[in-house]
Amino acid sequence: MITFVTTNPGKVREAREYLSTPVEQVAFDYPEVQAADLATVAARGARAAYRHTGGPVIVDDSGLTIDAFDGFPGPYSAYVQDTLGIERVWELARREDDRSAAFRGVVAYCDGTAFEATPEPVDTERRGQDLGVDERAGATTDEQVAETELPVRLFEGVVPGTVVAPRGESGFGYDPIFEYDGRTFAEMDTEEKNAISHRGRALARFAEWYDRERAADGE
Ligand code: ITT
Repeated sequence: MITFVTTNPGKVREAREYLSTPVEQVAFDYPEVQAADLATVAARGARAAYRHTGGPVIVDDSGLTIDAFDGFPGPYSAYVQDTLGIERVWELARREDDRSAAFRGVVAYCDGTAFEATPEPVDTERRGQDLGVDERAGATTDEQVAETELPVRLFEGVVPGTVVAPRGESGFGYDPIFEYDGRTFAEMDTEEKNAISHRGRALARFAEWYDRERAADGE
């Protein structure tokens, strides 16, 4: 059993469809650091989520990057969705000649144990390396050091596409305005979206690693 710590039921639906391990949702809104990269946000989120639940957790930090806007909204995607809304993101993007975009996501896993990270070129493995110097310096007791250095394993996924006028009813978030190969993500069912999406790709890498770790542990 893995706990997916997220307030977003859409993410959980996709993970349940993808993973063979049972997935439980805990809607804990862990504090998201304001950072320019998803990996840092996800790694810190996984540590906070593990401290909250005390068991194996995954978190997912994801976003839409629009090329004409130099990657914006990226890590600010949730904020932009809540404030502007996806219709207005489309209204802004339609003024641009280049409407290419990508969904990017990082799934971060933490279970409190010092699992051996498997070096793989597809994964960004940064055990402890995403700590700011000040965070290390601020950790004064052994316990605090251990907390801030909880190993986290990161799995990335990216899918290129195009921003279009909203179409489709499925999915969530920016799905209606993100087109891949002639259809928006909101015009696909969960299985079709998982087969190509950033989250599906990250979950595939996670599942492969997780199953291998379990097999090595004899579980
Ligand atoms: P949690 O942080 O609680 O997991 P959240 O929805 O706030 O939930 P993020 O902080 O990662 O998640 O923000 C991601 C934003 O990008 C949010 O606006 C999502 O709707 C959007 N997003 C992420 N993956 C998406 C997908 O597969 N399809 C459409 N929109 C997506």
